[in-house]
Amino acid sequence: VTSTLELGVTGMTCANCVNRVERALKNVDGVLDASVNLATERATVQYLPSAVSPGQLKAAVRESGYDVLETA
Ligand code: 9UX
Repeated sequence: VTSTLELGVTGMTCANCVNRVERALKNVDGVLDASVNLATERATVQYLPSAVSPGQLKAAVRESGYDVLETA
């Protein structure tokens, strides 16, 4: 079973920021794919809910140095 999570991510100002967030998410066990859109400030994450929780995904983004919007 795969789930999709959409997160608002703020604080990204260049393409390297996008890469950092994508890499942080993809490095989490249970994440199948992650893509980040700089213009919309949104991350889309495909993940296995049996392996990782939305809270852990948010934490991974925060640990990479960016802010996650709780509204997402
Ligand atoms: Mo670009 Mo983002 O130089 O923290 S990597 S601004």
